[in-house]
Amino acid sequence: MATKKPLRIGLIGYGFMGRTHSNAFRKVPNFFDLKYEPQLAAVCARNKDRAEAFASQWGYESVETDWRKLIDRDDIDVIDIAAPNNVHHEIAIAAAKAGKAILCEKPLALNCKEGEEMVREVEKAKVPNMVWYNYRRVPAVSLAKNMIEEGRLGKIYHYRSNFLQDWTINTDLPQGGEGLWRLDAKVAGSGVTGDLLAHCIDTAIWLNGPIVEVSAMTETFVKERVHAKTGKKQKVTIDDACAFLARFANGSLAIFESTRYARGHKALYTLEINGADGSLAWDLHDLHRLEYYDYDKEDPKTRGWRSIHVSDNGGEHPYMDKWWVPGLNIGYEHSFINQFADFVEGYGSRKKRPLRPDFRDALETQYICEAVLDSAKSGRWKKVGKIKAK
Ligand code: SOE
Repeated sequence: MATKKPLRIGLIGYGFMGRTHSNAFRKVPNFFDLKYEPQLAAVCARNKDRAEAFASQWGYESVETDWRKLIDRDDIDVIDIAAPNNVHHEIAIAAAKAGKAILCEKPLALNCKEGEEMVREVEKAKVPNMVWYNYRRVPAVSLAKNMIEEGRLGKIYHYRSNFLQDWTINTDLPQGGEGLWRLDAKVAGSGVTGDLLAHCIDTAIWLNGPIVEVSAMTETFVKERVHAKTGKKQKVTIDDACAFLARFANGSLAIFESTRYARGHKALYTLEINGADGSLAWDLHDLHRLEYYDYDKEDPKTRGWRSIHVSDNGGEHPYMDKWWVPGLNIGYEHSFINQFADFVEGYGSRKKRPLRPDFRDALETQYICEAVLDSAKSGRWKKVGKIKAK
């Protein structure tokens, strides 16, 4: 076996996403045969003791407590931003200027202005860049993409998608601080729109093309929460729930809904797409299954919805040749592993935009989120803004 070139990674942030990414960095070489060998060079976080504990648990070689020092290091090729949303912009721009490849957690930024600057800088510096919209890499979702590209659904009429959770119903839950920064608009940018609907939107525009206009409503059910930093009750300014209608450029109509107040639902991400010749449906709780209704080719006598267990490994089902044997499941973590494998595969490629979704794709999602929030505020339909960075 030829020797592989090292790909040295510096991770910033060690929360939930720091773990999903680290797991991907470790597992990729065991399952994918790639030109580069990922190496866990450093983890960076302000709390040294906790960073050291994380480094020892996941096998990072070293620890930094200042992300600027990490970016200055000559032995780091890739900066992975798994820190809260309010620092993505500053870190990504510094990393691009230092010529590092960048992986960034979703959403790209707090707003489109920041996102525009990030796209400009990574494209000016020509550094590889990718955003962790991991659900594209669930094999059943990738198969849906292949089937739509093959034209199996015909003309598309409808798209509908939900992301439902229930973890913030408790009114005593504070806002801000570790784990709960998603409730603090200054750190998160928005609530369910940027956190959950951004996933639905990313998958939707990947499967069905651009969204051109939206009409939305949002609600903040719990108006005040104690802030973890001040210890005082403060106004909550994130959207706890959001529902919106949308029109795609191809003429199809969509309905999206997300909330953290759907009692009983923990992470119910669903999508359905209906075309003249067929329909597809998928649900994160049963992520191997792709439901398919084929109107076009099936015998009318026996035509009906069928459930494809996306686990064949002879090349029929995306990514599954890298895993076990047909019929055996993979899960949530594998969407990150599959995505990181694609990142390593495309790293150094001379092709135009080899790593998708890249910052530019994520900015498109950011524009849709911004239009959704503006529409909810104004109570009017809102056209989706166009990316300015050329
Ligand atoms: C929020 O609870 C969250 O962890 C999101 O931040 C992730 O992006 C989503 O995949 C699961 O839910």
